[in-house]
Amino acid sequence: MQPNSDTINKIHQGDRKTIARSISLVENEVDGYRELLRGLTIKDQPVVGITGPPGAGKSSLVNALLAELLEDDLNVAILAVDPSSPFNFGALLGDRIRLNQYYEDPRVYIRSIATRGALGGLSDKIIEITDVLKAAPFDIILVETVGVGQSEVEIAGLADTTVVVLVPEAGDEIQTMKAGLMEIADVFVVNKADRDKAENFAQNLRLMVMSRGAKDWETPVLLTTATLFEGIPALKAKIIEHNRLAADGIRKAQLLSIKAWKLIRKERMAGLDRQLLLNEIKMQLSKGAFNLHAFVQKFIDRK
Ligand SMILES: Nc1nc2c(ncn2[C@@H]2O[C@H](COP(=O)(O)OP(=O)(O)OP(=O)(O)O)[C@@H](O)[C@H]2O)c(=O)[nH]1
Ligand SMILES: [Mg+2]
Repeated sequence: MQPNSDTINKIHQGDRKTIARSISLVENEVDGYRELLRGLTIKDQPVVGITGPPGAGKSSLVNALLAELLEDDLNVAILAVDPSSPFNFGALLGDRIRLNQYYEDPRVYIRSIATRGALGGLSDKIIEITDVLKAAPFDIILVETVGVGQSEVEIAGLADTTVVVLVPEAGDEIQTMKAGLMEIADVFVVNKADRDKAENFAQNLRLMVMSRGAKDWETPVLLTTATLFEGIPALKAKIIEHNRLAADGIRKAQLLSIKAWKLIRKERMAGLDRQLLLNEIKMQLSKGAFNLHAFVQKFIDRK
Protein backbone atom coordinates (compact mmCIF):
# COMPACT_ATOMS: atom_id res chain seq x y z
CA MET A 1 0.00 0.00 0.00
CA GLN A 2 1.29 3.42 -0.95
CA PRO A 3 0.58 6.04 1.71
CA ASN A 4 -1.33 8.80 0.01
CA SER A 5 -0.36 12.39 0.43
CA ASP A 6 -3.70 12.96 2.06
CA THR A 7 -2.70 10.74 4.97
CA ILE A 8 0.61 12.51 5.30
CA ASN A 9 -0.99 15.95 5.12
CA LYS A 10 -3.50 15.02 7.76
CA ILE A 11 -0.75 13.86 10.11
CA HIS A 12 1.10 17.11 9.50
CA GLN A 13 -2.08 18.99 10.33
CA GLY A 14 -2.60 17.00 13.52
CA ASP A 15 -5.72 15.08 12.53
CA ARG A 16 -6.22 12.77 15.51
CA LYS A 17 -7.98 9.97 13.66
CA THR A 18 -5.29 9.79 10.99
CA ILE A 19 -2.56 9.87 13.62
CA ALA A 20 -4.23 7.03 15.52
CA ARG A 21 -4.67 4.96 12.38
CA SER A 22 -1.11 5.59 11.26
CA ILE A 23 0.32 4.59 14.63
CA SER A 24 -1.61 1.33 14.35
CA LEU A 25 -0.11 0.75 10.90
CA VAL A 26 3.35 1.28 12.32
CA GLU A 27 2.67 -0.74 15.43
CA ASN A 28 1.45 -3.72 13.43
CA GLU A 29 3.91 -3.26 10.57
CA VAL A 30 1.11 -3.19 8.05
CA ASP A 31 2.31 -3.01 4.43
CA GLY A 32 3.23 0.51 3.50
CA TYR A 33 4.20 1.66 6.98
CA ARG A 34 7.84 2.22 6.00
CA GLU A 35 6.78 4.34 3.04
CA LEU A 36 4.55 6.32 5.37
CA LEU A 37 7.45 7.02 7.75
CA ARG A 38 9.68 7.99 4.86
CA GLY A 39 7.10 10.45 3.58
CA LEU A 40 6.73 12.35 6.84
CA THR A 41 8.27 15.69 7.67
CA ILE A 42 9.57 14.92 11.13
CA LYS A 43 10.25 17.94 13.26
CA ASP A 44 12.39 18.52 16.26
CA GLN A 45 10.11 18.65 19.26
CA PRO A 46 11.46 17.48 22.57
CA VAL A 47 10.76 13.86 23.39
CA VAL A 48 10.80 13.30 27.12
CA GLY A 49 11.08 9.74 28.40
CA ILE A 50 9.64 8.99 31.82
CA THR A 51 10.90 5.67 33.06
CA GLY A 52 11.32 3.79 36.30
CA PRO A 53 10.19 0.67 38.10
CA PRO A 54 6.56 -0.47 38.15
CA GLY A 55 4.37 1.61 40.43
CA ALA A 56 6.91 4.39 40.97
CA GLY A 57 4.32 6.91 39.93
CA LYS A 58 5.29 7.46 36.31
CA SER A 59 1.71 7.86 35.09
CA SER A 60 0.83 10.14 37.99
CA LEU A 61 3.87 12.22 37.13
CA VAL A 62 2.96 12.36 33.45
CA ASN A 63 -0.50 13.43 34.47
CA ALA A 64 0.82 16.22 36.68
CA LEU A 65 3.36 17.30 34.06
CA LEU A 66 0.62 17.40 31.47
CA ALA A 67 -1.43 19.76 33.61
CA GLU A 68 1.64 21.94 34.02
CA LEU A 69 2.36 22.00 30.28
CA LEU A 70 -1.25 22.85 29.50
CA GLU A 71 -0.86 25.90 31.73
CA ASP A 72 1.54 27.10 29.05
CA ASP A 73 -1.05 26.18 26.43
CA LEU A 74 1.19 23.60 24.77
CA ASN A 75 0.01 20.75 22.57
CA VAL A 76 1.11 17.54 24.21
CA ALA A 77 1.29 13.96 22.95
CA ILE A 78 1.65 11.12 25.43
CA LEU A 79 2.74 7.63 24.58
CA ALA A 80 2.28 5.09 27.38
CA VAL A 81 4.14 1.89 26.73
CA ASP A 82 3.21 -1.18 28.68
CA PRO A 83 5.82 -3.81 28.16
CA SER A 84 4.09 -6.34 30.37
CA SER A 85 1.91 -9.06 28.99
CA PRO A 86 -0.81 -8.05 26.54
CA PHE A 87 -3.28 -9.46 29.05
CA ASN A 88 -2.26 -7.04 31.73
CA PHE A 89 -4.84 -4.41 30.96
CA GLY A 90 -4.79 -3.19 34.54
CA ALA A 91 -1.98 -0.75 34.08
CA LEU A 92 -3.34 0.63 30.84
CA LEU A 93 -6.79 0.99 32.27
CA GLY A 94 -5.29 2.76 35.26
CA ASP A 95 -3.58 5.21 32.96
CA ARG A 96 -6.78 5.79 31.06
CA ILE A 97 -8.72 6.56 34.18
CA ARG A 98 -6.17 8.96 35.51
CA LEU A 99 -5.73 10.78 32.25
CA ASN A 100 -9.40 10.64 31.44
CA GLN A 101 -10.09 14.27 32.16
CA TYR A 102 -7.77 15.25 29.33
CA TYR A 103 -9.13 12.98 26.64
CA GLU A 104 -11.49 15.63 25.37
CA ASP A 105 -8.88 18.38 25.41
CA PRO A 106 -8.00 19.21 21.79
CA ARG A 107 -4.42 20.03 22.82
CA VAL A 108 -3.81 16.53 24.14
CA TYR A 109 -3.29 13.21 22.40
CA ILE A 110 -2.84 10.07 24.49
CA ARG A 111 -1.94 6.69 23.15
CA SER A 112 -1.20 3.44 24.94
CA ILE A 113 0.71 0.72 23.21
CA ALA A 114 1.14 -2.76 24.55
CA THR A 115 3.80 -5.15 23.41
CA ARG A 116 3.54 -8.62 22.16
CA GLY A 117 6.71 -10.02 23.57
CA ALA A 118 9.98 -8.87 22.04
CA LEU A 119 11.41 -6.10 24.17
CA GLY A 120 14.22 -5.26 21.82
CA GLY A 121 11.62 -4.72 19.14
CA LEU A 122 9.70 -2.44 21.40
CA SER A 123 12.26 0.30 21.53
CA ASP A 124 12.44 0.27 17.74
CA LYS A 125 8.68 0.65 17.62
CA ILE A 126 8.79 3.54 20.05
CA ILE A 127 11.29 5.32 17.80
CA GLU A 128 8.97 4.88 14.83
CA ILE A 129 5.83 5.86 16.68
CA THR A 130 7.34 8.97 18.26
CA ASP A 131 8.37 10.00 14.76
CA VAL A 132 4.74 9.86 13.65
CA LEU A 133 3.94 12.12 16.60
CA LYS A 134 6.84 14.42 15.73
CA ALA A 135 5.39 14.89 12.28
CA ALA A 136 2.23 16.25 13.89
CA PRO A 137 1.95 19.70 15.44
CA PHE A 138 2.69 18.72 19.04
CA ASP A 139 5.00 20.92 21.06
CA ILE A 140 6.28 18.13 23.27
CA ILE A 141 6.02 14.35 23.46
CA LEU A 142 6.03 12.41 26.72
CA VAL A 143 6.82 8.70 26.61
CA GLU A 144 6.15 6.55 29.67
CA THR A 145 7.95 3.21 29.80
CA VAL A 146 8.48 0.78 32.59
CA GLY A 147 12.19 0.43 32.91
CA VAL A 148 14.93 -0.53 35.28
CA GLY A 149 14.81 -4.13 36.26
CA GLN A 150 13.94 -7.21 34.33
CA SER A 151 11.51 -5.82 31.83
CA GLU A 152 13.82 -3.01 30.96
CA VAL A 153 13.07 -1.28 27.74
CA GLU A 154 16.10 -0.10 25.90
CA ILE A 155 15.40 3.49 26.70
CA ALA A 156 18.72 5.01 25.75
CA GLY A 157 18.45 7.02 22.60
CA LEU A 158 14.67 7.06 22.60
CA ALA A 159 14.25 10.37 24.29
CA ASP A 160 16.05 13.70 24.16
CA THR A 161 15.62 13.92 27.89
CA THR A 162 15.18 10.88 30.10
CA VAL A 163 13.58 11.25 33.51
CA VAL A 164 14.16 8.29 35.83
CA VAL A 165 11.51 8.03 38.52
CA LEU A 166 12.38 6.28 41.76
CA VAL A 167 10.69 5.99 45.13
CA PRO A 168 12.28 6.26 48.58
CA GLU A 169 11.92 2.50 49.10
CA ALA A 170 14.29 1.94 46.17
CA GLY A 171 17.16 2.70 48.55
CA ASP A 172 18.38 -0.85 48.76
CA GLU A 173 18.04 -1.67 45.11
CA ILE A 174 19.81 1.43 43.98
CA GLN A 175 23.25 -0.05 44.47
CA THR A 176 22.58 -2.89 42.08
CA MET A 177 20.97 -0.88 39.36
CA LYS A 178 23.02 2.24 39.58
CA ALA A 179 25.32 1.71 36.64
CA GLY A 180 22.58 1.46 34.02
CA LEU A 181 20.50 4.10 35.68
CA MET A 182 23.26 6.63 35.81
CA GLU A 183 23.84 6.17 32.13
CA ILE A 184 20.32 6.94 31.08
CA ALA A 185 19.12 9.49 33.65
CA ASP A 186 19.19 13.13 32.61
CA VAL A 187 16.93 13.95 35.53
CA PHE A 188 16.26 11.87 38.63
CA VAL A 189 12.92 12.17 40.34
CA VAL A 190 12.35 10.79 43.81
CA ASN A 191 8.59 10.54 43.76
CA LYS A 192 6.32 9.80 46.72
CA ALA A 193 8.22 12.42 48.63
CA ASP A 194 5.34 12.40 51.08
CA ARG A 195 6.81 9.16 52.38
CA ASP A 196 9.54 8.61 54.93
CA LYS A 197 13.17 8.83 53.97
CA ALA A 198 12.59 10.59 50.65
CA GLU A 199 14.96 13.44 51.43
CA ASN A 200 17.55 11.04 52.75
CA PHE A 201 17.33 8.88 49.66
CA ALA A 202 17.54 11.92 47.39
CA GLN A 203 20.66 13.02 49.21
CA ASN A 204 22.32 9.65 48.65
CA LEU A 205 21.39 9.80 45.03
CA ARG A 206 22.93 13.27 44.75
CA LEU A 207 26.16 12.00 46.25
CA MET A 208 26.20 9.20 43.73
CA VAL A 209 25.62 11.61 40.85
CA MET A 210 28.40 13.86 42.12
CA SER A 211 30.83 11.01 42.55
CA ARG A 212 30.50 10.30 38.88
CA GLY A 213 31.69 13.73 37.96
CA ALA A 214 29.48 15.70 35.66
CA LYS A 215 30.49 16.45 32.13
CA ASP A 216 28.27 19.06 30.55
CA TRP A 217 25.23 18.29 32.68
CA GLU A 218 24.95 17.29 36.29
CA THR A 219 21.90 15.08 36.68
CA PRO A 220 19.62 16.88 39.13
CA VAL A 221 17.73 14.94 41.79
CA LEU A 222 14.25 16.34 42.36
CA LEU A 223 11.61 15.46 44.91
CA THR A 224 7.99 15.19 43.81
CA THR A 225 4.66 14.08 45.16
CA ALA A 226 2.93 13.48 41.87
CA THR A 227 -0.50 12.82 43.30
CA LEU A 228 -0.46 16.23 45.00
CA PHE A 229 1.16 17.97 42.02
CA GLU A 230 4.10 18.91 44.22
CA GLY A 231 7.51 19.59 42.74
CA ILE A 232 6.17 19.62 39.20
CA PRO A 233 7.10 23.18 38.15
CA ALA A 234 10.72 22.46 39.12
CA LEU A 235 10.63 19.25 37.11
CA LYS A 236 9.27 21.06 34.09
CA ALA A 237 11.98 23.69 34.40
CA LYS A 238 14.74 21.06 34.53
CA ILE A 239 13.32 19.22 31.54
CA ILE A 240 13.26 22.42 29.53
CA GLU A 241 16.76 23.33 30.67
CA HIS A 242 18.13 19.92 29.72
CA ASN A 243 16.33 20.05 26.45
CA ARG A 244 18.07 23.22 25.47
CA LEU A 245 21.33 21.39 25.96
CA ALA A 246 20.08 18.35 24.07
CA ALA A 247 19.19 20.52 21.11
CA ASP A 248 22.82 21.12 20.20
CA GLY A 249 24.03 19.64 16.97
CA ILE A 250 26.45 17.09 18.37
CA ARG A 251 23.98 15.52 20.76
CA LYS A 252 21.35 15.49 18.09
CA ALA A 253 23.61 13.62 15.72
CA GLN A 254 24.52 11.16 18.48
CA LEU A 255 20.90 10.43 19.25
CA LEU A 256 20.09 9.99 15.59
CA SER A 257 22.99 7.59 15.19
CA ILE A 258 21.67 5.44 18.06
CA LYS A 259 18.24 5.42 16.47
CA ALA A 260 19.63 4.63 13.04
CA TRP A 261 21.63 1.75 14.46
CA LYS A 262 18.56 0.30 16.15
CA LEU A 263 16.37 0.57 13.08
CA ILE A 264 18.99 -0.95 10.81
CA ARG A 265 19.48 -3.78 13.27
CA LYS A 266 15.73 -4.33 13.34
CA GLU A 267 15.55 -4.62 9.55
CA ARG A 268 18.59 -6.86 9.37
CA MET A 269 17.25 -9.17 12.04
CA ALA A 270 13.74 -9.30 10.58
CA GLY A 271 12.30 -12.77 10.58
CA LEU A 272 15.07 -14.15 12.74
CA ASP A 273 14.41 -15.34 16.21
CA ARG A 274 15.98 -17.70 18.67
CA GLN A 275 13.31 -20.33 18.22
CA LEU A 276 13.84 -20.43 14.48
CA LEU A 277 17.58 -20.76 14.97
CA LEU A 278 17.08 -23.45 17.56
CA ASN A 279 14.80 -25.42 15.25
CA GLU A 280 17.23 -25.24 12.34
CA ILE A 281 20.16 -26.20 14.52
CA LYS A 282 18.32 -29.17 15.94
CA MET A 283 17.52 -30.34 12.46
CA GLN A 284 21.11 -29.99 11.27
CA LEU A 285 22.50 -31.64 14.39
CA SER A 286 20.27 -34.61 13.78
CA LYS A 287 21.86 -34.94 10.36
CA GLY A 288 25.38 -35.09 11.77
CA ALA A 289 28.31 -32.67 11.51
CA PHE A 290 27.56 -29.08 12.45
CA ASN A 291 29.77 -26.07 11.99
CA LEU A 292 28.53 -23.00 13.82
CA HIS A 293 30.33 -20.58 11.54
CA ALA A 294 29.07 -22.11 8.33
CA PHE A 295 25.61 -22.05 9.84
CA VAL A 296 25.83 -18.39 10.80
CA GLN A 297 27.24 -17.40 7.41
CA LYS A 298 24.08 -18.58 5.73
CA PHE A 299 22.10 -15.99 7.67
CA ILE A 300 24.67 -13.26 7.13
CA ASP A 301 24.60 -13.86 3.37
CA ARG A 302 20.85 -13.78 3.34
CA LYS A 303 20.84 -10.02 3.78
N1 LIG B 1 1.83 8.50 48.34
C1 LIG B 1 2.01 8.71 47.05
N2 LIG B 1 1.48 7.86 46.16
C2 LIG B 1 1.71 8.08 44.85
C3 LIG B 1 2.47 9.18 44.38
N3 LIG B 1 2.54 9.12 43.04
C4 LIG B 1 1.82 8.03 42.68
N4 LIG B 1 1.32 7.40 43.75
C5 LIG B 1 0.49 6.19 43.78
O1 LIG B 1 1.28 5.09 43.39
C6 LIG B 1 0.51 4.17 42.64
C7 LIG B 1 1.17 3.92 41.29
O2 LIG B 1 1.14 5.12 40.55
P1 LIG B 1 1.25 5.13 38.97
O3 LIG B 1 1.29 6.55 38.57
O4 LIG B 1 0.23 4.27 38.35
O5 LIG B 1 2.66 4.46 38.81
P2 LIG B 1 3.35 3.93 37.46
O6 LIG B 1 4.80 4.06 37.68
O7 LIG B 1 2.77 4.62 36.28
O8 LIG B 1 2.91 2.42 37.47
P3 LIG B 1 3.01 1.39 36.24
O9 LIG B 1 2.70 2.10 34.98
O10 LIG B 1 2.01 0.33 36.59
O11 LIG B 1 4.42 0.87 36.28
C8 LIG B 1 -0.87 4.78 42.50
O12 LIG B 1 -1.68 4.20 43.50
C9 LIG B 1 -0.63 6.24 42.77
O13 LIG B 1 -1.76 6.88 43.31
C10 LIG B 1 3.03 10.06 45.36
O14 LIG B 1 3.71 11.04 45.05
N5 LIG B 1 2.77 9.77 46.67
MG1 LIG C 1 1.93 3.82 34.50
